[in-house]
This record gives sequence, structure tokens and C-alpha cells, in this order.
Amino acid sequence: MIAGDVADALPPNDELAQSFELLADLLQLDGADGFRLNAYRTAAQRIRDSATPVAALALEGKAKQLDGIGKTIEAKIVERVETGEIAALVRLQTAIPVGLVDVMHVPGLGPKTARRLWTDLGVEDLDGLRDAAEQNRISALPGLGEKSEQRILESLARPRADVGADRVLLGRALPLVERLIAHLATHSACERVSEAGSTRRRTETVKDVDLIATSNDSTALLDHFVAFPSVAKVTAHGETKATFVSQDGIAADLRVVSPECYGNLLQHFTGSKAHNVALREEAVRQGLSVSEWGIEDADGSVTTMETEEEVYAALGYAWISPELRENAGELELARRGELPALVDSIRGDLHMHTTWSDGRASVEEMAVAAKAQGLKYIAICDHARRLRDGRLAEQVAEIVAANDRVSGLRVLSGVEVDIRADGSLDMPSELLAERDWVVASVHSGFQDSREKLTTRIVAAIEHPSVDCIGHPTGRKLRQRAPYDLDLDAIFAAAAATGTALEINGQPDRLDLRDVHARAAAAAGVKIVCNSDAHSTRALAYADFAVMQARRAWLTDEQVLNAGSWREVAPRRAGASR
Ligand code: DGT
Ligand code: CA
Ligand code: ZN
Repeated sequence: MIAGDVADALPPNDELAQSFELLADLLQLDGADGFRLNAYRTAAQRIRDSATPVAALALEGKAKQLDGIGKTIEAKIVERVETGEIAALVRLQTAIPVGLVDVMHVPGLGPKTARRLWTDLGVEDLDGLRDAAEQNRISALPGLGEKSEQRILESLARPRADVGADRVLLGRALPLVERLIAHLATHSACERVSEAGSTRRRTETVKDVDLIATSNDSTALLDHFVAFPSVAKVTAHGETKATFVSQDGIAADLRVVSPECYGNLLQHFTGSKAHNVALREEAVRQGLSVSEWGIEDADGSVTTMETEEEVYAALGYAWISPELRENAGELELARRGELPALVDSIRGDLHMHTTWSDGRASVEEMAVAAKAQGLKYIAICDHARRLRDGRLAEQVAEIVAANDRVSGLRVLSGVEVDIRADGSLDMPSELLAERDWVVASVHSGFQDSREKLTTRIVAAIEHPSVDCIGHPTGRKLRQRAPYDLDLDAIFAAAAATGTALEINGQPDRLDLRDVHARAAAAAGVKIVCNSDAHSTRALAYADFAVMQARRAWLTDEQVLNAGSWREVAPRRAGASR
């Protein structure tokens, strides 16, 4: 245990993680090699995911025991604690304008171009970039031209919400929600407790965690709430609500309400704001006034509701799943009783890695873990580049053996191929044709033009052996914007060829994102929800893909792997087994 005042002085995990991310970005602008950058980015991720304060571990020399954190990084964490800064980071921050990191992340740019824009034109941040583009100074540079300038302006005009560094990934917030609900539910003063806000709606990132409860002793329950073990700082503690910031930098908020209006409050605090505003405007047209405390009719009498179902029913709606509450057409359909029956689980996971490429578990370990999660089939999709020189045959032998040893689960021989710059794939066609399931993904050249990237992916979609495009837009939440694609062209090609598009469940990808997956399905494209697991534990990422699919309004029929392998397999181009 560490004393409270020392714990307060230690940098929280999210701050450390941000430092290493910034270090990686600045090194990249400085021209450092990919290996070092990846080491820092992996470390940042591990630090962020850790439930214990990594700074405290580093001081005890134990941070090295975490995967992805070596001696060098541990030393830098200790340096940050002891001196208040990381010298290497300070040096880079002095040498390179920090705003150039945002410039580097603009689709179509990248580290080399960002650096040139800085040295040749003095661009230091996004404002500078916009000015330079508007004044046609960028097209004057050799090799850039008017088209690049136009693209830059278009990118700057697009909302950058998905890069939002101040928001927390759902994958980090949900485990906290679960632990908090368990913490509260076991207290004798707790009657009902629920998640609310954006985590309940399963948005890909959240600002904070919102909870509501009813209690026979709200003071006792709020005291218990702020005594949660990983509290770093209590920021509010009143009679009906309290707020704290957790060790890993997430704000959590509990409101205790009276049971009569629990339904009204839950509905209100679940949001979204846009959904609530639309709901209230429609109610006003019916002469009703909706608030968190109840529904008031024209005579001024207020009715309170214990459940959300009653709130929606009183306003003439069927209950609406929280994932749909974004004012995106759900209210009209709920009024007509025509909401879609959302997908709620998958039967097979069609993208995962093993020790044959960059995964950490063997084929059999993945199979055993997948079976324990109730899956009926999995596709082992190691990277093709790691299956050359006879390794593919050895891997297939291991897949055959795993099928013999693990009953009740089918282990498919899949592969993840790179879509090369020219649209070709990095495994010969005859080997691809023998695979049960082929995922094709872009892993390089993210900065290429919209035309080039679109053509490249469409070529893969049209390849007869490709079943699915992995993480189609290449975004990394908080790190990398999606690459510039003509999604309508991609959706049209995928629908025409029966090639599925993935919702990749890695919490920092969630790619396709909700609105894109919804548009894809509307265009007739089949969606596949995958974990892209690189460890047995990460198989749970498939759940995040399903959450995203629900936010995309998808039904079982639209999610290919919600069905059995027999239902999936006939769609395979050239199915032979
Ligand atoms: P975020 O940004 O990830 O925390 O998203 P939310 O939706 O959790 O937003 P938050 O925490 O600010 O507020 C929780 C809920 O409270 C929100 O979903 C809807 C409700 N709410 C907040 N502000 C307003 C408002 O101005 N009008 C209405 N009608 N509802 C609001
Ligand atoms: Ca919130
Ligand atoms: Zn993968």
C-alpha cells in the first residue's frame, strides 16, 4: 500500500500513457524507426490498461513485469516521478512544435510531409496548416500540388471527434462500471443500481462514467461509493451525488434518487442529450412536459415512474435499447413499434492470432478459451507474412490437431493477408483458395490518396478468395484518424461480391464504426463481428464488436457470424468443403 499523499503525487496511469504516446509521435516526426515507436506505443497501451498505478510499480522496480514494459521504459517512468519530467520528451518538445503531431495525423499527410510543411512553410499546428492551404502555399511545394491542398482542407473540415484525446475508450470505462456496480450492489444501503450515460449507450469513447441508484440510506451509500478501492481523488461528495476520479484517470459519478422516479431519472441520465431533446419536443406537442422528475400533463399533475418502460409507454413509445438513443430515427420507429431486434451475440469469431504470428497463445489454447466462451467456431487468421517457408503447412497440422482434441468447436484454417499498395495480396492465390476464411487488411500506406486506397481495397474485395475486409478504415481511436476512403464505393463492391466487412472489436479500433456499419448494412453488405484477439483474454473484444453492431442497428440477419458456420460457409467464394 502507498500512503495517500504519495499516491497523489504520483503521475496517474493515463498521464504516463499520454507522455509515451507523445514521445512516440514526436520521435516519428524526428524520423525515428518503427521499432522504437512501437515499443513506446505498446507501453502506453499497457500502462493505460493497468488497474494499479504503474508509477508506484516502477518505483519498486516491478513495472518491468508488465508485458510490453522493459528496462528503458521503467527507467523513464522513475525519471518522471523523481524529476517531474522525462528528459527525452522535453528535448523533443523543445525541438519540434507539439502541434505538428496533429498535422502529422491529418489523413494524407504523415511524418515526412508534416516535417516539410514545418521546415518549408513554418506550419506548426492545424491552424497554421489551414492558413497555408487556404493561401495556396502548400500547392506551391514540389510534389504536393492542388489536389493535396484540397484534400487537406476537406480533412480539416471533417469532425475530429474520433481522435478526441480527452475521452476514455469504452474498453477502459466498462470494466470500471462493472466493478463499481458490484461494489455498490453488495452494500446493504443499496436497493437498485444501474449504469447510465454514454457507457450504458456503449458509445466508443466516454467523457465519464454515470451511475444511478436508489437507497434506504443515501449518505451511507455515497460514503461507500467514494471508498471504492481505486479512487485517486474525490471531487464532489454531497447528499444525493458524489464524483471521484479513479486511479486511471476516469471520472465516475453516482446519483442517488428516490424509488418513485427511478425510471424517469434513468431515462434522463442515459441520454443521449439529442435523444432526450427530441423526446421532450415531441412530448410538448402532446401537451406533456418531461423532466428527470416525472411527466407533467396539461393540468400540471406530475406522474412519476419506477421503470423506463413506463416512461416510454406513457409517451407512446416502445422501450428503446440504450444503444439506439442517438436521435437517429429510433423515436419514430419506437412509436410505430418497428424497432429492429438487435443482434446480441456471435456464434463464431472469425479473426484471431496465435503464436504462429504475433499472438501470445497457441491454436489449442485459443480453441479451449473460445469454447469456454460458448463459441461454436473460430478462424485462426495469422498474418500471411509469418506463414512462409513451409510454416503454413505446420500451422495447418496444428489446427487439424486442435480440432481433434477440442470437441464441440470447429477450428477453421483462416489467414489475414496484407493488401499491398497495388491491391495484390501477400499469399499466393492457390494457397488462399485452400483457406476456410480469408481476412484481407491494409497495414501500411495509410497516407495514400483517397483514390489509391479505395482502388486498393476494392481490388481485395473483388479477389475470389477474400471473405472479409479487416478493420476497413484503419483508424486507431485517440491515435490515428481513419484513412481517406470512398466508403460508398467500398460498400457497393462488398455488396456486389458478397464480401463481408468487419467490425473489429479491439477497443481502440471499433472499425467499422457505428454509423459506417449501419450504412454498409443498409447498402446490403454483410457485417462480421470479430475480436482480432492476440491472446485468450482478448477474445472478449468480440463483445465490443457486438456492442458496436447494436449501435449500428444491426440484426442477426445482418451479422454473418451471428449464424452457424454452415450459414457462413456457403457464401465463401469457391467453397469446397
Ligand atoms: P459523455 O460525454 O460520454 O459523458 O456522454 P453522456 O451522454 O454520458 O453525457 P453526460 O455525462 O454529460 O450526461 C449524462 C446524461 O444526462 C446525458 O446523456 C443526457 C442527460 N443530459 C445532460 N445534459 C443534458 C441537457 O442539457 N439536456 C437534456 N435533455 N439532457 C441532458
Ligand atoms: Ca457521461
Ligand atoms: Zn489481425
